[in-house]
Amino acid sequence: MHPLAEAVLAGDVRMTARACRLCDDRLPGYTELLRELYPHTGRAFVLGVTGNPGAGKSTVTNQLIGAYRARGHKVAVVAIDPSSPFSGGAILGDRIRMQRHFEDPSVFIRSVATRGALGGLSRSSLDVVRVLDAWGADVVIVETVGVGQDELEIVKAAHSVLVVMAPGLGDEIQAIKAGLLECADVFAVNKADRDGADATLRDLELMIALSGEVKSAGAHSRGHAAGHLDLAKQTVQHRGGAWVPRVTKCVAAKGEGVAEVVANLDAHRAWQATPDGLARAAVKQRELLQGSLKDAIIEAAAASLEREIERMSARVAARELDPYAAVEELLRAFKAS
Ligand SMILES: Nc1nc2c(ncn2[C@@H]2O[C@H](COP(=O)(O)OP(=O)(O)OP(=O)(O)O)[C@@H](O)[C@H]2O)c(=O)[nH]1
Ligand SMILES: [Mg+2]
Repeated sequence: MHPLAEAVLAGDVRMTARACRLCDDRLPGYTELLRELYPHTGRAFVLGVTGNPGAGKSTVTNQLIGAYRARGHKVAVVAIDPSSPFSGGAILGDRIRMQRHFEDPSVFIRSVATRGALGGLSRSSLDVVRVLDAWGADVVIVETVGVGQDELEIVKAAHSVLVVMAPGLGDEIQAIKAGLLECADVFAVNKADRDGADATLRDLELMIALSGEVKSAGAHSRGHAAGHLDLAKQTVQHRGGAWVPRVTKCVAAKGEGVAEVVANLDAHRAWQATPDGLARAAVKQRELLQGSLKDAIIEAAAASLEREIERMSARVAARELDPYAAVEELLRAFKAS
């Protein structure tokens, strides 16, 4: 067995940090390590925390660490630094915000840096999540600014997704744009100590109710959107069925409303054991595997066809060849290789 694998499984924090670095930097032997760890993963609850820059994701995460630690859980946090102009230096801030937990040997906090390579960020983050799962984390929280495609991929790989919003920034519109609504399981309207939190809460509830109506093919009239939401919630609670995202307010900076957020996450986790929840998980698993396969194929093709791609793009640019024929020819060459 890989010496690092043994140490990770034994819960060694320093060696686990080294294993994370190995995966993050794709150093020799990282795949072997991950393959050895894989049979020991799948135990951790993976929670994606996303939302716009500055909405309070790290503050909420900090509170969640506290809540899960109070239950005696081992908690890991993977903070993804998008290195975007919005939140440069976010990691430093996060470190300060989570300082209270840095001394705790049952809390592991790790940041993953953005990479240029296609699928690189999501893949190395998922690898790090697996290492932390094998380390024995009961909960792995992945904090990311949900803007890029890469980050959405990470969020999709989580068991539950918490979207943190702040009032008064038109965040709800942003959420739709980024495709966040489809992957949000629980919403937290943070900074409820500021004006506009109730309006954001209502907007979100309406949006959720409307999307439920669209799915149930107009079974309820539009005027009863809120009523439909209640009905849908009851269905989930009493008869199984699809999950309806839950929304509550909180003031993460003061710890207010955090218990409700945790309760909603617990409810979503319980739903995952229902037939609908299991079916949803199977679809997600398939999508995840397809995504990894896509990345691997593109990487392999780009490497083995490097010269042909260059030659073909010059011909396409010169209008000697159309791009459709070029792709067909490249695909033929790749299959033959
Ligand atoms: N008024 C108020 N401010 C808050 C609350 N929660 C967080 N903040 C403040 O909002 C700012 C951003 O909080 P973060 O937790 O760093 O937000 P974030 O979403 O992690 O930010 P990035 O990682 O940079 O995208 C900080 O100055 C927090 O102190 C809250 O409930 N009320
Ligand atoms: Mg943050």
